[in-house]
Amino acid sequence: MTRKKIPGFFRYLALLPLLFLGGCSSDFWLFNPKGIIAQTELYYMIVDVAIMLVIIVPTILFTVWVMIKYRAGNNATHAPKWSHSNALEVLVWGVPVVIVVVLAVYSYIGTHQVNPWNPTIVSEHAKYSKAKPLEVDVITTDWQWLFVYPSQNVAASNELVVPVDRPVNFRLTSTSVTNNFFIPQIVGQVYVMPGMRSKQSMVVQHIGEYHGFTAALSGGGTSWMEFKVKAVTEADFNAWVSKAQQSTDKLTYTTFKTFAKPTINTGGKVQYFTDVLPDLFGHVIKNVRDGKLLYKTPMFLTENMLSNEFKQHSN
Ligand SMILES: [Cu+2]
Repeated sequence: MTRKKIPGFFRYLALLPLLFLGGCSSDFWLFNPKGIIAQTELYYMIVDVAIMLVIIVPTILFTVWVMIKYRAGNNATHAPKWSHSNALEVLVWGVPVVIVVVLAVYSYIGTHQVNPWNPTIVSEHAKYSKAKPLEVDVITTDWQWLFVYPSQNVAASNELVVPVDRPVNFRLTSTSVTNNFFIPQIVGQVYVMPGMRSKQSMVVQHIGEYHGFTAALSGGGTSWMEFKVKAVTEADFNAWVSKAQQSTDKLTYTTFKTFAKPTINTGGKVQYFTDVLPDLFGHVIKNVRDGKLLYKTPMFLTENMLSNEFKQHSN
């Protein structure tokens, strides 16, 4: 076949492999996991797709075969009295039943492995690595992230620093509306709700910087509600903690209430706090439940992003 005979559109098919090679770069986050939860989720996604292809591919091939065999002019056998075939019955009922059973078993195992309340894949890892899990409390506001490290007595806004290969256990809550804690390359999303507590755990396996955000729309500032996830060595983590401990900003309940005021994080500003109020997390949940942590969102914050008032209230 000469080059000219290939229709224009099909020539682009040659570029298709590039799309898959792209999976090696960081642009396709879900296909490029860097933590054991995201890796497990990708594994089960591939398994599920492969299992379902066991039905889809033969069905497509069979449809094509029927179309060719029974096309006009092929003189295929005409059987007007035909009404039953045991082989066909077994095929059309048996295969789906087997596939549903296999999918069910895989889903059962998989959901327990990545279940945010007790991911068995993380507890298995903790058993072998013997690294003490790091506890982090996540508090979302409109529209910022606060990460509290109770044992280290520090907190950081819009930046999550964790050691690699060490399990991290999160407790999460929100001050005003439902958000979503999502780091595509590390861990799947989990809801963060006001007055409630959710949990999540993760292990990052590769040193690097990742992208976290809320996957739920929560008003005008959602687009900027992002945070950087920095996975570092244990030594770098300790150095970061010491640096944060030198911050002059103390996290009392009063400073927290100021922090939690509606603020759009357009500048991605990172702030460190020390002297964190013990059980700030519990305080926040209680106050939200009692209706004592209410803020009015000023209209200008969601009206005009070019106004001076907007600039004053964004960091
Ligand atoms: Cu939704």
